[in-house]
Amino acid sequence: MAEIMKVHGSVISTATQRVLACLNEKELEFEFIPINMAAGEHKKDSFLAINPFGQVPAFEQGDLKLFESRAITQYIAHGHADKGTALVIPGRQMATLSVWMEVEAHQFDPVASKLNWELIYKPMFKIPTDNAAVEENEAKLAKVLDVYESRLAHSKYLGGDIFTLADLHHLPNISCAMKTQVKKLFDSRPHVSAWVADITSRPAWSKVVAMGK
Ligand SMILES: N[C@@H](CCC(=O)N[C@@H](CS)C(=O)NCC(=O)O)C(=O)O
Repeated sequence: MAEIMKVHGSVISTATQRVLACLNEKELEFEFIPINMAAGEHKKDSFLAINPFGQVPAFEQGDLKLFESRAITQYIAHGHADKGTALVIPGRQMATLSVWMEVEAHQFDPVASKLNWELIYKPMFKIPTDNAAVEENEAKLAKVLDVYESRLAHSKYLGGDIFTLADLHHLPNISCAMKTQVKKLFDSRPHVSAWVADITSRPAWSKVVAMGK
């Protein structure tokens, strides 16, 4: 029998949520080990032994230790092809899916994370928002979403015809952004808006949202 998968993380961490969404889509059992970030548990030796960068999430299965949420989701999806939602596509179409996973990591995430930091997390920690940074990153995100609007006009999902990791990786940052003024950038683009409504209403994602309440 396969060893139990363990996720060390925080339910308010977007990177942790990415891994939890993947496990739920795959309908897999796992153990969630909450890390108290306010108490600095992610900087303690026991955690650094799994992720030397001191960031959540970290993942263990037997003697396999992983970090980086997108690497963890790919390990889970490729290793459980027969379970739950496919999330990856074998063969040639995997290349297109990989392109959009890279787009999420390098074009979307840096600006969306910065906006969520300024508009959600800073107010949560009582740190003043940098309005100039918000304006600058809203302009950057608008340009990224213009590309998404063209892509989604021709393809139901980013990686192709089915929901995959390329879409799933966006869920945590999009869900945060939809609670802020940045929502207007998604709502004003019809194909992006329909895609957001579709992917955020997935039961696997609702389970992650419920964990944070
Ligand atoms: N690229 C990493 C990012 C991980 C990350 O930034 N985690 C945040 C929480 S969402 C964290 O641990 N921040 C605390 C810190 O950097 O000290 C991943 O996708 O796993």
